Amino acid sequence: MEQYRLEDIRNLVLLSHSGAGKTSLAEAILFAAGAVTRLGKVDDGTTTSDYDPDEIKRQISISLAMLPCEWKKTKINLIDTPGYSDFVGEVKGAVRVSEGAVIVVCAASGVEVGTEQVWEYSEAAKLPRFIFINKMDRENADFYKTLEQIQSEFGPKCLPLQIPIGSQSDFQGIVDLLTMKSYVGSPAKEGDIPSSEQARAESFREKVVEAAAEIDDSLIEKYLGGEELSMKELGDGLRQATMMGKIVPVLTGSATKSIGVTSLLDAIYSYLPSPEERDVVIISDSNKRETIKPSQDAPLAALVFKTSADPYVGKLTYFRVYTGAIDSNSQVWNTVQGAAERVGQLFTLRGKIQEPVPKVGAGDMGAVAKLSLTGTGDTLCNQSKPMKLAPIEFPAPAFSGAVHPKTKADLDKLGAALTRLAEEDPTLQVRREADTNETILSGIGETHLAVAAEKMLRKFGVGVRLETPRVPYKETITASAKAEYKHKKQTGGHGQYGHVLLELEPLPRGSGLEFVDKVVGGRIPKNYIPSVEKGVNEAAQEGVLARYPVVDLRARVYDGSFHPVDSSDICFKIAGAGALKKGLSSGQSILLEPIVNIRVRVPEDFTGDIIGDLNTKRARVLGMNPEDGFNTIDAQVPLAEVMRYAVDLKSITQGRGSYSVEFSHYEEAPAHVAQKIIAERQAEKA
Ligand SMILES: Nc1nc2c(ncn2[C@@H]2O[C@H](COP(=O)(O)OP(=O)(O)O)[C@@H](O)[C@H]2O)c(=O)[nH]1
Ligand SMILES: [Mg+2]
Repeated sequence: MEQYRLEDIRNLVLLSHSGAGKTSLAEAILFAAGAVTRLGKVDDGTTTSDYDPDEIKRQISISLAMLPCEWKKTKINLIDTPGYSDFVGEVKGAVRVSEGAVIVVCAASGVEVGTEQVWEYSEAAKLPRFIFINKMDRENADFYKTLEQIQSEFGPKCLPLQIPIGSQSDFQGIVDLLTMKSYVGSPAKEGDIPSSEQARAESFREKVVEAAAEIDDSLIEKYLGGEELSMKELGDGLRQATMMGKIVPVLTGSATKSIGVTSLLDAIYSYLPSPEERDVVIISDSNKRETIKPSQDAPLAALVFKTSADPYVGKLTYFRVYTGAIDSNSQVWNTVQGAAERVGQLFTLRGKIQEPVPKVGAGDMGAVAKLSLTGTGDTLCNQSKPMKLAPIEFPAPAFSGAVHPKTKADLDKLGAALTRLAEEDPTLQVRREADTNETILSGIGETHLAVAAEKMLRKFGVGVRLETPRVPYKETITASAKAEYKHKKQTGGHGQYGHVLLELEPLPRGSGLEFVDKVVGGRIPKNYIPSVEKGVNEAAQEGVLARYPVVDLRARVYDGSFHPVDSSDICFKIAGAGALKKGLSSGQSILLEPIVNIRVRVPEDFTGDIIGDLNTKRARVLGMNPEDGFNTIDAQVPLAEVMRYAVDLKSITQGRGSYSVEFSHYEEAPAHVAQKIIAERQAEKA
């Protein structure tokens, strides 16, 4: 494939609520542009974009897919994204490397939760965008009702450049409000506007002309003077207004009937920006955000926006070049890792199809296999001119599951598989919870983790069960106590003897377990003290209330005795452990529960419901911060109450909220809570 000039590239992300038709639209675009010879269908599992077996099975997109095509000598790098909110990580990566967006809205369902969400992402990224009202052929499709809803949600700047001809089973094509021609059927036949649509077309055209003229003083003068704007003036005004976000053009059609698709391609070509028109954000040496101009004749700067793990081809790294070019079989410098990386054969990807290329230039995107140390978000550049591109901001994983391997063989492969998965998906995290001895996988939501588990089986042959993680409760004492334990046994010849006196004293929260040796006069010989400490530490792993680890106390060994022949390390370990257990029993043990800081972000209307729900969860609300129609609520809440908060939040807000949690501290569990936990642990043991 040839190298394209910056102005001859469009990097474009497709966004929507799940099921609005992005993947179908992408397929129709590829077909219209001649990049595929056969129109695939989501329902048959034959689209270029959803090639992954998990995607075919669920009939939803899970990963972003690169879908390049060429239209009017311009390379369009289309990126299809998953609409399902659990896979927001993929969406963030795709938005970061695009200059424009097409937000797909279903003509029957209208604006949905996911539509609002992707609108917000593209606002935050200041992406010039279109809205494509899709599924005009469907029952209940209603262009004007959907348009009204779009304008009331996102503002009157959402202006149609087209109106439909017919609707639902009678949907035939579109009227283009700039050319004032009709485009009917597939492939589209140009013709006159049907007389029934003439008046409506004229009135909608007027709004577009006015908005396009407003962008430029000379144009508005001409317009207000009653002069007709030329097609070129109109196009330029519209392009500029779209670029500045003053207009969001609304287009329409049907992806599965391939209607309106070539008009959409023309509009992408005409009105959405090329890489040349967007500054590149870099992080300076002093850690500030700065901008530079995109350029082909400059040292290399490329951003890695996705990494996929495949057991057969290995790691595949997707990158976007901002300046300079990257060559096959070369060496690059990874600024984030601070190391050189060998680059083998470069590819462009279309779905799963890899096409080798010698070089990927500025503005364009590509992929490379088997990089050794590069991860998502890293910058690749020349060692002589190191640069750091602004990273991708991924949401922090907040929903956790405990991963239990199904068999011994699964256990052996578990660690490696989890590492590969987390490498592939920056919104997944793996850690070992020492307190509960569980492997914890955290992600965005339930489906996200379920898909991760399926991937583990399919890609790495590791079978796992996901369960709600155990809460790492702890125990401590509230009163000082003294305890004595003598381990003495006479078994035939050689006996056993160890004797320890301990004093236990409660310490403030967060102090952990302290061991102090106060033995004087060699009542316990120095060489046995470490064994006493070992015994105390081991016994502290299981408290006397509910077998949770004991913390926040000082154990002082102050006396004891020994036997010159029968004493040994093991005997003093047993004595130390025994003394601790006795001391705990008389030290008025209590149960401690972990408290987390939770930050919930929801549209303002949900504030009352969120607070109400948090109150039932024993939370302390610390503060609220309303801004731009959203409210950020900070609270402290017992971890046990928010183990499945992703699910609760989704049902309260229909998916409009997000949250994060971080560990704060331990607190005494209220009596009724403690009783329940203790009873559960007893039942478990029985
Ligand atoms: N009638 C009709 N159905 C469509 C159209 N576009 C997509 N669909 C169907 O809507 C469903 C979801 O489409 P898909 O492309 O997977 O949506 P995505 O989740 O946004 O990628 C599939 O069953 C498609 O066949 C359309 O223009 N008309
Ligand atoms: Mg899809």
